[in-house]
Amino acid sequence: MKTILCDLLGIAYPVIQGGMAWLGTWELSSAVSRAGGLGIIGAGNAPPEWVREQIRRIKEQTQKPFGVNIMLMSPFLEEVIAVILDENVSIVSTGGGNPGAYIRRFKEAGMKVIPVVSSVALARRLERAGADALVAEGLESGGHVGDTTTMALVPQMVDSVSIPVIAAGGIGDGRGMAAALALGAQGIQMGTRFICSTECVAHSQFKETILKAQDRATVVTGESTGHPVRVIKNRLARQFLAMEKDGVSIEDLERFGEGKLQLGVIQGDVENGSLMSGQIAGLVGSIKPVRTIIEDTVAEAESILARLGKGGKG
Ligand code: TUI
Repeated sequence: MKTILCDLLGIAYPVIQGGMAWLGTWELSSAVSRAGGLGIIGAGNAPPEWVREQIRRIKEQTQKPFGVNIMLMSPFLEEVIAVILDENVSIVSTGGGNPGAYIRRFKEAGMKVIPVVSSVALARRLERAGADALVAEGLESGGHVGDTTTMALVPQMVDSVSIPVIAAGGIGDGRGMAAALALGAQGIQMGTRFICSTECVAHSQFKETILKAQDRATVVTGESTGHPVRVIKNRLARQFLAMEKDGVSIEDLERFGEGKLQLGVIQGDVENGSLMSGQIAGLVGSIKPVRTIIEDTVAEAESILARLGKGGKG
C-alpha cells in the first residue's frame, strides 16, 4: 500500500508511530522505521542530552528515515531544537502547541515538518507557514487532546488543505486504517497500539493494563487547566478529577502531576502514575512485534478497501 506520504517521507507503508513521551525511544522508533513505517523519537519534556542519545542510537540501528517529535511546552524546547538541527534530523513533528514560529528554521535546514494539530484553523495557518504534511489528531488519542473526533476532524481537514493529512486518534488496526483512508487521509499515526509491542520500553504492568482495558477505560483530566490529557482511569486520574472539581489551583495541579507519567509508564505504578492512552486501549488484544503490527494493519486495511471496491491507492 503506497500513498503520496510514502514518497514524501521515503517510507514503504503510510504508517507513523506517534512521538510518545518516555516511550518513543530508539528501541520502538528504530523498529517502526526498519519495518517500513516512520519511527518517531518522542522528546516530550526530556533534556537535550537524552534526545541526542536517542538520535545517535536510532542512526546506529537503521539507515531508514525517522523523525523526532518536539513537545512545544517542554522546558528544554530551544535546546532540543538545537540538537535536532545539529544531528541533521530530516523529519520533525510537533505537539502540544502551535509550531508556526519554528517552521522557517526547520525548512531552511531542509527538514520535513509535520505538525500534529486538532483544529482546521491551525492546520490552515501551518500549511501557509510551510508545513509538509499534517497529523489530524482526534480526541480519541491518548495524552494531550483537542475537542473534535477523528471521524469529524479528518475529512474537514482534508477539504481545507492541499498537503497530505495523516489521521490519528482511535486507530488501532486495519479497520481504523481503512476508515482513515476512506475519510481522505494519506496515512495513519498510531500510539497506543505501538505501546503494546515487544519493542516498546513501557513497563509490562502498563502494557497489561492496556490489554485488560475496555472501551470506557480512559478519561480526560486537566480540562480546567487548559491542558486536557486522556489517561487510563486509575486512582491518580480519579484523584486529579476530584482536585479539579474542588477548585484546586492550576499551579498546585501541575505540581501534583509532575513526574507521574514516568512513574506510570516506565516504573509501572499503574494506580498512582499517569497512564496516557487512547480510547482504542480496549481494542488492543496482545503484545506483538512492531513488524507484525504494521504488516497486519496494512494487510487488513488493503483487504477491506479491496472488498469495498475502492482499491487502496492514495
Ligand atoms: O502533543 C500531543 N500529545 C501529547 S503531548 C504530551 S506531553 C505532556 N506531558 C504532560 C502533560 C501534558 C502533556 C502528551 N500528549 N498531541 C498533539 C497535539 N497538539 N494535539 C493537540 C495539540 C495542540 C494543542 C494546542 C496543537 C496546537 C495547540 O495550539 C494552541 C495554540 O497556541 O494555538
